[in-house]
Amino acid sequence: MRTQVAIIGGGPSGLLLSQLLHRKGIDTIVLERKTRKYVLGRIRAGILEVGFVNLMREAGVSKRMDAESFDHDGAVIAYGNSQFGINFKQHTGSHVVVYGQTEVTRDLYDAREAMDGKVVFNVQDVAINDANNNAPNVTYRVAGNSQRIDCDFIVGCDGFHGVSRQTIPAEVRRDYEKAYPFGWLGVLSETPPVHEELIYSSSDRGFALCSMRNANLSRYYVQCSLADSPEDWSDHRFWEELKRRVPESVADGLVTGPSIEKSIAPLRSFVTEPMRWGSLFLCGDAAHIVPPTGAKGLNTAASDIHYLYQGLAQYYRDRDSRGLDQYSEKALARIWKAERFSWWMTNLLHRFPDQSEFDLKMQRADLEFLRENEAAQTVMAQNYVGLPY
Ligand code: RFL
Ligand code: PHB
Repeated sequence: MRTQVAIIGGGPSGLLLSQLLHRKGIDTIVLERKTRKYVLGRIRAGILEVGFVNLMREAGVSKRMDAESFDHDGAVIAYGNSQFGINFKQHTGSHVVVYGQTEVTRDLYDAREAMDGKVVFNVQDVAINDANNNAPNVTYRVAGNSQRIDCDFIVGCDGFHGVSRQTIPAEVRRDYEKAYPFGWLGVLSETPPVHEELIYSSSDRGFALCSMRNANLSRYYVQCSLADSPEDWSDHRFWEELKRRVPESVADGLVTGPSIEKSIAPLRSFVTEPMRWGSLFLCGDAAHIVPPTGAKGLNTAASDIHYLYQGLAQYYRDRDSRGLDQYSEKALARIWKAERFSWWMTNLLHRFPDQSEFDLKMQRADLEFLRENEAAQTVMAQNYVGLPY
């Protein structure tokens, strides 16, 4: 088989790139290790930057999103019984969009299907070959048969645990990593959200987040131990803990109900450099991870896709490889800033096991400064709505 761009990973990054390239007449094949149902069963991001939304529009897949998503002009920061709002609109003129990653991915799968896009599910043993010479190809097995795709370029969109990053030799690659000593326990419930905006809450018992998908679907998180498993957390225990971590006025308004999904995610900051090796390009979680506190994971994937899409379109249109040559540098420049913001938000709002009294005072001073200082709020709002591409 032959294609122009072989894409490994059928998550949001791989599908969005495939869809954008298709509309420029560039041929792709997407290889996904799991089934469509499995990919759509993962509950992840909920907040999209306008930059991401615009890419979905450019890809021609925004119809349902434009009809069903919600714009949020601000968010609430709480600590103890205090709370204050950060008004994104006032500080930046922009907003964020509430539309779940599950829905984004479903829309992209539907669009790929409608255009007869090639997505191969249940692939095994994907291997990237000859990425650093002139005959790049990908081999894999599906339903017991060995297959090979020859191509011009290979894009690794296969997430943090994929094969693409590992293909770049250790002497070329440099990984930067910080693991946090806690996770997030997330619960999805068919209940009305406790507040119209997201609430990021710091408490003596640890962090909590009140988020949502729509008027009758709420998403809540509590910081938890890495040793915990979802089975340790009955719904009752979860709701009681959440109530203790948000201001009383919020707890009083919380509508609880049975969870329809419950999962734990570890928190990590990670970046690999460079994001290109020969004909292989890395995008999204395959190249970088942020702790979810800044809602940046999917949004950093989107800026990678933007730069790579522009670079590939320029290459196929004009045989000009400048965009591709600048890809890694451009993508990383934006990613490191999102890494910084996500790290800062995580440090600001969580309880760390080794935190001293001094550290707690610093955290408190940081929160109070943010509460009182317009310039600090502007900086926070600019980062939250997303830095320019
Ligand atoms: P994905 O979504 O991990 O998709 C990678 C795909 O590649 C497949 N794959 C392979 N396929 C073929 N061969 C192999 N060898 C393969 N290995 C893996 C996998 O099956 C999978 O389908 O990466 P992608 O596309 O780069 O997308 C990244 C996003 O999923 C991620 O950054 C976000 O979910 C992060 N995130 C958030 N991002 C935001 O922008 N806003 C948020 O509000 C937000 N909240 C979150 C989040 C992530 C969370 N968790 C669970 C980590 C909240 C949470 C709790
Ligand atoms: C979510 O709704 O899943 C969500 C929202 C904001 C975050 C992280 C996750 O920072």
